[in-house]
Amino acid sequence: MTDFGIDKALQELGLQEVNKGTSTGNLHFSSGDIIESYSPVDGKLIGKVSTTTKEDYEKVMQTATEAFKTWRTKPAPLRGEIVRQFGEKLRVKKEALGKLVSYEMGKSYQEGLGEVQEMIDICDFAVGLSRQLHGLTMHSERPGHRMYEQYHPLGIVGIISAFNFPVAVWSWNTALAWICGDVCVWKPSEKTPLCGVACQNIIAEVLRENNLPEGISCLINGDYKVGEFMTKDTRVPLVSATGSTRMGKIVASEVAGRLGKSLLELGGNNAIIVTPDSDLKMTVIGAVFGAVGTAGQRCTSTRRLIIHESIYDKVKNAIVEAYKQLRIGNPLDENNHVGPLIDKDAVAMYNKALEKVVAEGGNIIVEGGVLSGEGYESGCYVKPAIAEASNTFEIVQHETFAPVLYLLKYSGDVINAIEIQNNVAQGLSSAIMTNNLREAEAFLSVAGSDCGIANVNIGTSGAEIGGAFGGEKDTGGGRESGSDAWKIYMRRQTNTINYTTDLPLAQGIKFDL
Ligand code: UN1
Repeated sequence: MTDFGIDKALQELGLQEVNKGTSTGNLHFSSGDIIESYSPVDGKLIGKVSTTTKEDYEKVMQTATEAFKTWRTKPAPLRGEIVRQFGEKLRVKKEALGKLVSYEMGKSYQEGLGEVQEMIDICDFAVGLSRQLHGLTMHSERPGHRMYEQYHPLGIVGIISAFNFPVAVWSWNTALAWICGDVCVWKPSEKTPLCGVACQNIIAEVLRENNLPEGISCLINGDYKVGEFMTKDTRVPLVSATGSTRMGKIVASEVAGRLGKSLLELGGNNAIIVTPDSDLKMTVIGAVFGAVGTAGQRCTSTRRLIIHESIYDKVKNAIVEAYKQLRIGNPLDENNHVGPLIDKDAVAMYNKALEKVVAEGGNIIVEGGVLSGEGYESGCYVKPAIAEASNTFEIVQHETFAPVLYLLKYSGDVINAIEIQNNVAQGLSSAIMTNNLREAEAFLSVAGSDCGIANVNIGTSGAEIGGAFGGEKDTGGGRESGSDAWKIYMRRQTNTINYTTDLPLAQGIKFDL
């Protein structure tokens, strides 16, 4: 079987050593147990990395602390220039990194490329932003006084990212944090450690070429215990974490317990409302890509379709037909639509969800199942499934990170559909398919979707980096990426300057000596 250029990609990313099984780690500090990274694509060992011990972590923190002293003094536009160079290198390495993402995580090569494109886009965004870290000026109530606010970097930003977007989510955080003057310590998912090493190699080269310390970008490896080094560490004023709601609650309470800040991007339970005024073709594309893209392993994946009863059968049949066209297989082969799940634990969760929906009275209309035989040796390939269900089912209320789509029916006004859509614990992404202005505006109104993302005539997944990304309720409330998300990476300072020879007090208070 062709290796789809994986060896060449690994070489281009400086991972040939890892490929041979030599342990590596950020700044060569990591010395703990070995993590072996197996590809869900073909079950083969890709490479190994060493985990970060507590002692290693201390060294990383010292390096980061030192690097911050240099980095914070560089003018923000100069920091932007470094991020620009990083974006340039990503352009050169786009195919190689996209391939590694696809091979280590299992998403399609097109989606791997898309993820690297998101990295490039956020770099461009950050470069522009590096000249726009604006504060306000205020009019002082006292004569001869000037008042303004300015933003300073926070220091060390901890980033904990998930396997499903093994490179892009890091870049949303780090590109902004860097231009803000912060240094970053990144713990990628232990399921995709090589993507982390590849990114570190790219930024390390940029920093080296500019005589800047590598500690501006640090990498630590391991599971949640390594993440805990950061959540408990007062030297890390901000922890940005992406992952499950369960993980987010632990991170939130640990960080809040020391009055640190956390930026949480947690689970979603995203729905598309399909009204009688929807365009069927657009609905099918949006729903099918949303449900099976990345094998249903996006935070923004479509989990629920809430369809009006008058068009229910028509929409259902069109989607079932579309599912028949899906080709499941090696995601590096561009003829395939759906790749594998990340590992066998994910496969077990998928199986359990299907069992549960049946046990709760659901009706499976597109059968699932684990694929075996040639091309499916990793045991991680599953068939995208569809079940007719009710929003009140426990399993429907739950985020299953797999290609399982639930069809729900609503009757009457769109308000009823919105109620169903909001009636889950999570609040990340949502969408409505309609050409009816009243329905669209009701969905976007104060009484509409309660999610961080609400789309009209677009599916739930595939957000652009220019908007703030994140959601409400169990999704954690954080916002990453575009808009003014940069502000969380900085501390705000209000400055009042008196340029007179008097010292009048605020609020007109008299205090004569
Ligand atoms: C995630 O799944 O963690 O909107 C991020 C999207 C992507 C990002 C998803 N731009 O689907």
